[in-house]
Amino acid sequence: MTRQKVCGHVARVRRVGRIVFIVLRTFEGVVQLTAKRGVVPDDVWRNASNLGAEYFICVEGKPAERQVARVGPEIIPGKIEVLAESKPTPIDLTGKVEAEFPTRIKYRYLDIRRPEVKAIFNIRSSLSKHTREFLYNEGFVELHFPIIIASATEGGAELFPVKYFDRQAYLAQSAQLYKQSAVAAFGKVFTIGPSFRAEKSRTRKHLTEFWQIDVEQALVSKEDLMDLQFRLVKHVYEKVAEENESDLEILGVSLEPPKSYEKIGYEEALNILRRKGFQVEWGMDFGSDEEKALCSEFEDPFFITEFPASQTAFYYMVSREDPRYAHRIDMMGGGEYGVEWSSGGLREHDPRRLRERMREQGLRPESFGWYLEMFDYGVPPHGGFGMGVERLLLTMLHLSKIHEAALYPRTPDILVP
Ligand code: AMO
Repeated sequence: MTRQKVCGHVARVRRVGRIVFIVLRTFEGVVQLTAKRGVVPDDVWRNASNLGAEYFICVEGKPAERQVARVGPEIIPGKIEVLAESKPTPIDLTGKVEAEFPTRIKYRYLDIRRPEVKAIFNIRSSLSKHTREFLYNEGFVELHFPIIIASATEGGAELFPVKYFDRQAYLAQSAQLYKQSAVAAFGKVFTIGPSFRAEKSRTRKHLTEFWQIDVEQALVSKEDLMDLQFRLVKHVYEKVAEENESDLEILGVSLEPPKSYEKIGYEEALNILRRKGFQVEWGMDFGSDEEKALCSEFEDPFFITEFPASQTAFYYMVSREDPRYAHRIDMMGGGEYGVEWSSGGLREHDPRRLRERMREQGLRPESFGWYLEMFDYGVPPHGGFGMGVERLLLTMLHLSKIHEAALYPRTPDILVP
């Protein structure tokens, strides 16, 4: 039988009489090494007996004739080489003893070796790949926008300041203003990039650093935007279900791609909440409790359309028919794990109205110099959306909190590692 070479971390070593069983976590999966005294060379047996958890080893051997191991393919080692030793780990990586979340984060570089954590990030990788694939097929151009910027895009209070030589700069809250500028040149643009919000929110769905799938398109309608987002999410769900079967199995998630979507107006959302006993008034935005209650009413994703203008950022277009409303659309994941996945809508491209909206919201038009000037130069009507990558994963993978979807989560309390 052909000799094989496998490398990986020792997950477990168990000695039963003359046999040493080693579970090896390779980068791709799990294999079992079975070293029986008298069957494998003496030095291999000795080496096998002395291995510790998280040693990184390379093994040459042949597949066992009778594959009895339940963890994965079984190999009889002919040579074991230790490439890196390990001290006893401060957290258990076998899944037997679950460490508290702060401890897991303290040792995140070890935590991410656990198969159930790796599965989340294999799926996150698929999500990026298939989002790109979908948007490229739809004719979108992928661009990269600045992260260090000079002014607020989503309201002034949530900015992380950065010292930029002798000037004040900020970390981007979103790619909003830049994606709007690019749409006039390219027609259909997107980016997948980080956003930073200095919000002291300690909830299951807030991070201070998160990633958005930011999309913007010229000459688009609200219907087009909802349809595009639904097809994007459906494509990602379908591809993940197809290509990440073993990851989903590790996580115990059976992924059902959404079949259809519903849309409700803001007023209808208020009525649902009132029926559920919430005291809600016209003009309010929905908090976490309201959001949870709304999501539990739907199985599939749904959209809430037409929000009060006072609750929408200045760049959204206010309805010409009824200026109490703005053309903002939020996409929500349905069900128990549902949250707001995206915000988006049609944008204001009339600089005069934009200035008014900024003033209404207490912003100084002077600090949006280039952005406002841009609209004097033939920017076509356009719209788009920003979808939170971690939020989508939260719902898709039934995660207990958003932090699980970030390799190294950033919150008001977590900055290290
Ligand atoms: P918004 O601020 O609603 O809109 O953000 C868009 C989406 O990003 C995700 N998100 C977050 N995820 C984790 N932690 C946070 N603190 C957080 N804040 C937002 C959510 C949300 O729906 N420029 C607009 C988008 C647009 O109109 O194109 C924007 O940033 O999933």
